[in-house]
Amino acid sequence: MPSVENTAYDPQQVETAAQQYWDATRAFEVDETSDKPKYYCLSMLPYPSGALHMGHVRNYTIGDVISRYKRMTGHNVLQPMGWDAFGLPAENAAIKNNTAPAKWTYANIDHMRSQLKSLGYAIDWSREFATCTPEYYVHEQRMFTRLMRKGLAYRRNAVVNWDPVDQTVLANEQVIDGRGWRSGALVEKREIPQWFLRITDYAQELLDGLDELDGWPDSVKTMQRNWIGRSEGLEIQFDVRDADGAALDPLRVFTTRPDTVMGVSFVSIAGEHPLAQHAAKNNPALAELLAELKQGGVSEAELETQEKRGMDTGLKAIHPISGEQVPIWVANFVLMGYGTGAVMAVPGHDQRDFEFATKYGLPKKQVIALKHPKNDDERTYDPDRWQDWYGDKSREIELVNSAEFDGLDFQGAFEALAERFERKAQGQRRVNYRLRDWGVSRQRYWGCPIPVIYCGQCGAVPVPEEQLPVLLPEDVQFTGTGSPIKADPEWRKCACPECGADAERETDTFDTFMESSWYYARYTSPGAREAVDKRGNYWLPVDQYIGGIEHAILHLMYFRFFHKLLRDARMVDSNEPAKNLLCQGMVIAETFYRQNADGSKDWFNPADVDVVRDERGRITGATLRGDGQPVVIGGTEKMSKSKNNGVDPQAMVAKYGADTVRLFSMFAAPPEQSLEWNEAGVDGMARFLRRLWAMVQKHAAEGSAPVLDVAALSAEQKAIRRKTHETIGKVGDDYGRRHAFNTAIAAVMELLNVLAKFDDAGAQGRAVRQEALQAAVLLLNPITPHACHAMWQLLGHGETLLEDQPFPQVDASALVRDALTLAVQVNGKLRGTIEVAADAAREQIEALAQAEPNTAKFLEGLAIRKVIIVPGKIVNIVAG
Ligand code: ANZ
Ligand code: ZN
Repeated sequence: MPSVENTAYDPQQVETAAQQYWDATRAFEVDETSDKPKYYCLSMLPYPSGALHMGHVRNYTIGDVISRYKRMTGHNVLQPMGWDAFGLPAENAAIKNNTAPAKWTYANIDHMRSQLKSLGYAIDWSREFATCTPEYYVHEQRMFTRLMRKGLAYRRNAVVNWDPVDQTVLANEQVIDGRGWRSGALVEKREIPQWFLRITDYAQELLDGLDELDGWPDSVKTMQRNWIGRSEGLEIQFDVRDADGAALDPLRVFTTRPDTVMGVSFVSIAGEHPLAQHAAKNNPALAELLAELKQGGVSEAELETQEKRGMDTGLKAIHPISGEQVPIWVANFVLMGYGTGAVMAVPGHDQRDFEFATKYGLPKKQVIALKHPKNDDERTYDPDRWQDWYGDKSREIELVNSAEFDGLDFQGAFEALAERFERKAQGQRRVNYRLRDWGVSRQRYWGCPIPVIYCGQCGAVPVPEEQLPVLLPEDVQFTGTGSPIKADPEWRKCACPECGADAERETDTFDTFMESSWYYARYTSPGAREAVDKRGNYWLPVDQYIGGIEHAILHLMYFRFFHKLLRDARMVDSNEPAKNLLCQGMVIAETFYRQNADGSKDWFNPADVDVVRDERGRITGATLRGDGQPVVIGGTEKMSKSKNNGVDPQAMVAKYGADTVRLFSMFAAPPEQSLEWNEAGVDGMARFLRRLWAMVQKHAAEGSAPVLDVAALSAEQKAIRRKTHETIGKVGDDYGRRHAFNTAIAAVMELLNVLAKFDDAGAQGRAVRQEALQAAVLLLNPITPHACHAMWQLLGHGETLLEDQPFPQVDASALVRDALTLAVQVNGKLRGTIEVAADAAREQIEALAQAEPNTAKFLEGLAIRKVIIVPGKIVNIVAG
């Protein structure tokens, strides 16, 4: 315990003492027996890359501030932590350092755990786990086998990147300019069987659920909506003839624009479409094109931007209304995986069809016009410009050149055509989603083994539950050419669980998004025999989830999907996993470099650079400390290895203490915005803490403060109390409602500035100061808990857990001002000020204002027409 005599603030000593106290008293271990309302505060779990970075510190400090604040306001708070421990970097590191991925991962976890502990987070460490342990992944394997039995997990062929030299499948990020990152070999596309989860069965629910999520940022909900990509349209059937006029199987197209059906001048199909394959059989040029199309990229972005290519198949489609024959073309922008893999082409009104038709000289036809054209220009159809007016959704349109549908608007045409096609069995209404089923197979070693056995007789059989987990061997030689479990025939060999014949295990592992999709639920139920037990319903849904915006789409989609799977397995009751979501901004820092002769750049860490700043704090010059020579100032960027502008949290904690690092990360920016790391700012925070400490110290040295007697206070003492309680009100609101931690800190700073000028050493003066300092310590506790733990003791209390002290409450009576100062204006011009009692009546205020000497002078000879009083501020006398 810090003694009153020891005046200097020593962060290391204070932080060790507080952390020891929290550990010894198991202060942050929680269970479900509390009578307080529960609050589950969850930060996204880190990947154990080797060391914490500032992004982690920011994320976990935000979570910690909210957790401690919630505990102080009477909640039973769960704040857990774990490790997202499978994944590719461990394999890369294993190759580089010649260690097993497991060993590297566990060592990193140990190191990063001690780093996290040095930051003093109020974590229930008894719930910690690493997702690479069998105790964790056994549940994932069990869930998967159950999904297989329900038909929600299935196997089909899908394309992967194949490195022919390393004989391995590459992740997308391992393909650089079309070549393998290690071998430099040209990457090939290969189709291999892979496992998928049927997330598309939940597409509508995942979309509708977003409406419930009031506590999620709109930007994230929009990204999720777009990713799900719901489209309402029609599926329309076209009869097909070959070049000799013989009928083939009809073709179906999906369109969201049936109103343009009379503008169809050809039909486009994907290269993989069965009709394309059929036509290629006796058309070598077409066969060659189809083979080439297979090589190309598969991402949607690539498809959007690539040059349009295609070829006439020679087949004809019969227009379902006009009966006209239109050609069927293969087109490289048609995706086999979306809709039906076939598109009715309307080059008069669709951008891609327009480009395609222009390139190949296919006809374009106008079938849509503006209902109320403003001028001749708008009356004349120009296929180059149709989108200018058609794209504007506020303009009414009508169908033209469309026979009996002429004059209908979009909705009218949609309904009329849907009705007609349905009646004639030529089509039906259809909803499509852009969302694809989730491919969960990875051909990597360091992941959770997919629990499937292949039998020559029985096919793919889920591993029986009593045989789980399928263990991943950890003690392996990892060379980078292929996965150790794929290379090990002993590991693969097993008996078929159904017929007992010799069989083989699946050697693929799960996408690591699997582990991070349900970890939040596991935290609630440590040791449970199933993934979650009934403790899950006590803690879930998560009250506050905090993490990076880079997870706005995939992780958060899978996380929501898994919650629905858990619900449908009757493991949890709620529909959504997290009520509130906060996406913290990036941590950025200045960059410095020198350009080499070959154009490459050497980047220097800000810690090794001396800077000169102007009076506005902007950097105007920079030199490398090593040689004193200038370096180029590269501007602020997200902290990254590539720009060498990362600031090591560990070094900052060692230099300033955890509280200062925490304080700066919360003070420098609101949580959603970018935070620029600069050491001058960190220094400022350290000074502030030292000042507060000294103030507390000095106050405590004067002996214990007498009891506050509110009735006996002077005006000045009352003013201090008012400031104290105004601050309490502001900070509570900033923490609880606005998550504006920066302004909360600023408010406490302001209180201390006022307090610094208050040197009343009398009994009530000291009592008022005691109240103010106690409030400041409790208000700052969520942010700088170690220093506050010590200062609370300096203020005369025993060592205790501040999280169990109630958060300071506003005393409304302290806010009342006895006397108010009002400005007095005559015809809007300031002429003087008056002091009035806070409860003064209107007549009294008017009389005082007119009597104010300077005001009286200006009123001379004038008649008073009206007096306007802005309560607490201004009296304006209108006279003339
Ligand atoms: C005719 C038409 C006319 C279309 C027009 C658009 C504009 P969303 O909203 O994304 O669902 N389409 C359908 N299946 C496709 C596939 N497999 N690959 C590429 N494009 C495909 O888009 C639906 C529209 O995208 C459909 O409506 C179809 O073109 C095209 F003025 O049909 B449309
Ligand atoms: Zn079998």
